[in-house]
Amino acid sequence: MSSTWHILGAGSLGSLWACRLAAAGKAVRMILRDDRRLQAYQRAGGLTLVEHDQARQYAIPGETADAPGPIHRLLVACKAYDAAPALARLAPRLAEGAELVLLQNGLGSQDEVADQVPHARCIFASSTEGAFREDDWQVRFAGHGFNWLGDPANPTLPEWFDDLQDAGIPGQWTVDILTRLWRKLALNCAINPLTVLHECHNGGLLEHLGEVEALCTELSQLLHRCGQPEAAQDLGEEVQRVILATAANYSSMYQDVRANRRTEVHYLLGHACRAAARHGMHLERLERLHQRLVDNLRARGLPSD
Ligand code: NAD
Ligand code: KPL
Repeated sequence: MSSTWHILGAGSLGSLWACRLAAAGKAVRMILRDDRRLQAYQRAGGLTLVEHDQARQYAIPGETADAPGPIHRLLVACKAYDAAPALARLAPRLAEGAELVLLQNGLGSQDEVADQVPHARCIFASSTEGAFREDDWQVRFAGHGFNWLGDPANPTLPEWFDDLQDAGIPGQWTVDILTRLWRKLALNCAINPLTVLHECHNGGLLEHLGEVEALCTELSQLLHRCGQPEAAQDLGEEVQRVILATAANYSSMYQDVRANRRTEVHYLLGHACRAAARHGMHLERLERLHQRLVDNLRARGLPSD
């Protein structure tokens, strides 16, 4: 089986992973959206990673989804709403037993992808690393974090797992990846929408702690009903800790909205509300928050799904 890492999505996290793997001497190939983007990428000469104010360019080869040749190992590094359509295009190239690492935040997109590629193994990831695009093909590593990886259907460690350590990508294999993803989803649901509605940085929520706490209570009930009691443990306390630790930062959803970008609401608060409805739960605060957020996004001319 080929050991090449194909990376779908030359955005923030995709470029961060690609550059670190390439720096460690791993074979990496970027999959670009179309011929126009591929030509622009080739003209630029590859990806540039800026770390500690030092920029370094990596001449990683690129291709489009239509290139020939099988894919054995794929890092899916696009936004949650792009993942399944992108995989529908790539599915014919996936070798039998291909392994996919899904970097998407939230929940729901992983199952949408798995439906497109029943012949592949889907490994879910939950990342707290931070990176942002400074320019086309140039990404700044914004801060240290961690990556949890796991496969809810198969606890076996993938044979390539040491590549991450070789590349300095902090990560650990976990059999509880769904708990990690639910916990992060709950944190994001308690913080991100309110920062959009109150137009504030995370620390601004210290003036709305009653609202935050009430949401945490409902989110905890939901997590218990979804069979995720561990993800519910001390949720309110952790949310307050995160608000304090990131007080000066703007949440990722707030940043998306301010930059007029589509948000991943469908896979965060939307997923929570759909899960509650499936369980016949009426979570008034969560539903009202979702409706307010949808109205707010529509008023800004942004997609609300
Ligand atoms: P991004 O928008 O910077 O990058 C996504 C890239 O995917 C874009 O370059 C886009 O053009 C590309 N893309 C979309 N569809 C494609 C297709 N069909 N073919 C080829 N390329 C395609 O996004 P990001 O910030 O890297 O986020 C990716 C995921 O990681 C999101 O779910 C996000 O929530 C999560 N995440 C990001 C960070 C971060 O710091 N950026 C941290 C934790 C989690
Ligand atoms: O993950 C986050 C985000 O902004 O997406 C934090 C900082 C935890 C806020 O929810």
